[in-house]
Amino acid sequence: MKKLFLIVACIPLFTGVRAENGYDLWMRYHRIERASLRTDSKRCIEGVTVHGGTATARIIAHELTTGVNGLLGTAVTPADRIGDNFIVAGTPVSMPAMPSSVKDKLQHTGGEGFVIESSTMQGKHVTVIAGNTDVAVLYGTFHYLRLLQTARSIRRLAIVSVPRIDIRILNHWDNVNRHVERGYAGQSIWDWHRLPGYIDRRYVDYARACASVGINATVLTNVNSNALVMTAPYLEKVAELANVLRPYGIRVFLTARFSAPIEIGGLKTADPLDTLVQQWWRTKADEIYSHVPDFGGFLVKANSEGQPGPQNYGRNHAEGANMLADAVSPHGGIVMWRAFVYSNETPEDRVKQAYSEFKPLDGVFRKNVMLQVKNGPLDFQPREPFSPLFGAMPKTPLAMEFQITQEYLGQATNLVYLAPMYKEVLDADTHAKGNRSTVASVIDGSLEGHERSAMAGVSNIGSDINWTGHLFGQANWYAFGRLAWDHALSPETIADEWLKQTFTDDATFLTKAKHIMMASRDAAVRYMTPMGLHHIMGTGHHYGPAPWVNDAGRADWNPVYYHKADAQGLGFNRSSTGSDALAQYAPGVRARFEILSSCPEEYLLWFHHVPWGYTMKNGAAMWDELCARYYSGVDSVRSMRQQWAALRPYVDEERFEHVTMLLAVQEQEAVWWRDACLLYFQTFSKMPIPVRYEQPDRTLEYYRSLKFPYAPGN
Ligand code: BDP
Repeated sequence: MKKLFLIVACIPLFTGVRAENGYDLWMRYHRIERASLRTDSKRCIEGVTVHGGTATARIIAHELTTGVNGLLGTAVTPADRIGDNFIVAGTPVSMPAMPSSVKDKLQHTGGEGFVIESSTMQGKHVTVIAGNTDVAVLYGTFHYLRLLQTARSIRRLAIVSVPRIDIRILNHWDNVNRHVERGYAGQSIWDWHRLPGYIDRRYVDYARACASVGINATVLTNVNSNALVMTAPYLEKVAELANVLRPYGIRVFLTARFSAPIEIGGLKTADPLDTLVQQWWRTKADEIYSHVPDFGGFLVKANSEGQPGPQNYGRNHAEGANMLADAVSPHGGIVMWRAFVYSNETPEDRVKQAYSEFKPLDGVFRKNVMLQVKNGPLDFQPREPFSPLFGAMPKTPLAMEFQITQEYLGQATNLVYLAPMYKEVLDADTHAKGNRSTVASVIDGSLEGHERSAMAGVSNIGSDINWTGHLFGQANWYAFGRLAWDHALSPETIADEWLKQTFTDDATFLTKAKHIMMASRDAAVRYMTPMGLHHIMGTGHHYGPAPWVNDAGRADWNPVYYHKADAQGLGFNRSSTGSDALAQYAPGVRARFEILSSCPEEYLLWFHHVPWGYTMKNGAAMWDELCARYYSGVDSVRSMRQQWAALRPYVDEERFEHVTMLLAVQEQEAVWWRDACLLYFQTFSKMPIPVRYEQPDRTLEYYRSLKFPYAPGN
């Protein structure tokens, strides 16, 4: 007894805020701080009645009561009758007494949208949470809890919410050996070895978190795929995962290795036009569906970075995709075929290759094929213009692929809130059909009237206790889900929601923390790749700067290929006098970027080779402006550190220290990026780093000598 007392007494009490490790994500359900709000909310929640007997209905009842009791400090249990000030949840079938006003609204909410309405039912004042399916009711439930968590009044509610995108899907780049490609948060959460017998509690919490933001699908395996996952023993494991995820509305997809018929099927070829190969895939699809009846389909990386594909047999991407589409179509499955391809042989500007490859195939894909396109034409760089494929393939439904894991944005040591980046792309105008044909309108299907729509996010989730390595990485998972549900939401609103649920709704805290988040992506761009620079990171692991690399396996893996620094200037000329990548965009877009003097400066070096002495809009020489931006990026991180330091009173010790230490690392890394890049580019510009700045205290040779053989995620 004495011993126990001693141990407890030794735990430092720095803030009086309960220590947390981040595992609970944004679903902590801690008691609402403001007593008045709590009392007010309690009056509206005297009981909970959830209609329906399905697994999803049980989850709703559990989540709702746990959430409400945690937030309000009550002890409500699910009831089977209704009373005044009850929350009643159900579908028109499970809850026939639903008010007609709610029923009417459900005519327009499809299978996933929900209605939350303060109303009267059987003579009682109630709050109705309704949807046409149990999963829709679950989404409504999470939304209702979010209102409570974000300190909103729940007194008079009239909410109708319908997702703008159908398939809101995470792409796990997780290997069956649990290594996560480009993962910075530990191992894969999928414990393949212990499946199917052992169901880790994490699977349930993963499903809860995804469902809470409307994510309804997941690709379990890496795009650089292993055919093993399609063998019988692994399909049993996949089936168990699907069973856990299903009641949360999450459908499972797998990556299909194109050469699987050879590797696990014993065939001599994987030629998509070979009838034996076609038959093999049909049988394989039947087998998968016998394990997972609601299997979503395949995600495929083919003929890209060494992966096998139809071109190995002289066939094109559509022939490959259509063969797989035919195999899953009897079961209602789809194929998400990735457009991230660039050829080994073609010397063409790499950013042009996906368009050249796929644009001619518009209209040739089966109805159940979607083309999954990365947000930019290159590869998830801190800032890229949108991919020219958006708006260029009207007959093909295009899915957006965002990266949530921060492969090129500081990995898990940097706080970089990605919603502003996602939004920048979604709001970009493709000019495909006159003005305001945004990328968002292409991918939500509204521009061309496509039935199917999808947004994919490459997951940042791993086995770390806080799921994402950096606590603020959770905000990117959250933001991805929220934007996939409703791309009209602003990054500020999403940050505000996430912060309130993850920390506190204290106004001072929110203002400062939101400021840190909102400034973070632009800061990262400035200390890594300002003014349109791209692909100048370390080879292989992609950790830190290495603009000097010129000996990678192929020309377009080399940073020098992209920045083209020489005695004259810096940047890649993609105008009509250069690679003419701009020709792939609609005239309105092209006009915006084509002329050096009017090109927005954040894309300058992406589209132009610019003389070192070129006069920027503010009158500075290009070299001086480059220095200014690199230095201001570091300054921003310093200011983020200071702002965070002032937030100590609002955050528990454990999470506060976690973020504090990582921000210190981020500052060091920002200085590293700045100094290494400027010292290197200076060997071409031959111009000084203006004396008003702190001068690099290391040499270029030092930076060039750094090696990271065990950097994670590689
Ligand atoms: C690159 C990653 C690589 C992925 C590839 C892809 O470095 O690990 O396999 O993207 O998206 O950015 O296929």
